[in-house]
Amino acid sequence: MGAGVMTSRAVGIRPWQVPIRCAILFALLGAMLEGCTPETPDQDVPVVKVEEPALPATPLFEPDSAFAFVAKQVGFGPRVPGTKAHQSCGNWMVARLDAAGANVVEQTGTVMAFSGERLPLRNIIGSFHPERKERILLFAHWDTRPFADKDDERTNQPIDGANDGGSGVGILMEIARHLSQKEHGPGVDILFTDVEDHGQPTGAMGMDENSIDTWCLGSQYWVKNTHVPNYTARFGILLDMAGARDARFYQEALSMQYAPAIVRKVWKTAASLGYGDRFVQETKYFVGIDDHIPVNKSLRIPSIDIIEYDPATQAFGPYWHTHDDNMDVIDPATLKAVGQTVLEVVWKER
Ligand code: AHN
Ligand code: ZN
Repeated sequence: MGAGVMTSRAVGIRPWQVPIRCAILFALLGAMLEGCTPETPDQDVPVVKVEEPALPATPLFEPDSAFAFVAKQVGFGPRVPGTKAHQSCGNWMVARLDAAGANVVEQTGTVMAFSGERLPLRNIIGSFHPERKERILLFAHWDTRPFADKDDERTNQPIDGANDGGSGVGILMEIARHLSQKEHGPGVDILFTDVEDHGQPTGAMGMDENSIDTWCLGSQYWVKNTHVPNYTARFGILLDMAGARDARFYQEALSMQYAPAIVRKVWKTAASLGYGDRFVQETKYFVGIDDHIPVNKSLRIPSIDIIEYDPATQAFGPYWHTHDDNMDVIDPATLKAVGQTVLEVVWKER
């Protein structure tokens, strides 16, 4: 509209004509009137006040659908990179995104685990309105931990990863089901990162400088090789362990460090929807590393992590990296609180 005002002045129209010109231009272009109203409007001419058009209503996030998407993944078996279950689940995810109307890109590669083992990597990206320049990034890891290092039994066997792996994918798959109906605002990219959970086990919760890089191999790979060149987004939201019964989401300290405005936006939205009891407005430092860190550091996309904090453990839920991370811990009510909040945040962007 700045250009419109400049044109008006160039042809020498009187100041009182400016609002009318602007209104006509607004109607023609469907653009915002911002900056066009003169500082001192003429008393005789009514000031044209154009409201921003109302946004379409946010769709209802279906918790049972999200729950079924989590169960579907668990049904394949542990999604450990290099296994048949992992491959089958990945194929299903590609098909689901495609059915939701996304433009699907798969990114494959090989990464080295802390053990020296070579692992096949498969990041899966579903894009809605890929032609739009303005974008929102929603992401979650889809691989599951190859062992149960926090369990006292069957420590060397892979876990179901219903919450740690399954929940983020389940929520984003349900969100994806609605995204083709979103005609307004930024395009959305759903990124399913692989090989997040193959990190080096530690005795304690803490992690030293060397072991931190052994986590999040899929997101580390993606930030160096984005699915489109020079990829960027307005902001990013990572979901990790977002579906356990009675889960509470505190403001994760690294998210607060890199993207405080996005944390506030999301927690405020949750409160407005009646989920203020789950989205606690208190910062907790409990995540050593997660997929939002490479995205913040390398791509400088302000990105946050919605991840469970359990005051009892002062970290994640007691099921974490044990065989208890199965469908029994998943609650549709938690999936709904997180899913509806993220859907609302996405729908409110213009
Ligand atoms: C910690 O930050 C202690 N762990 C890495 C993040 C993670 C593992 N998320 C899921 N599993
Ligand atoms: Zn994990």
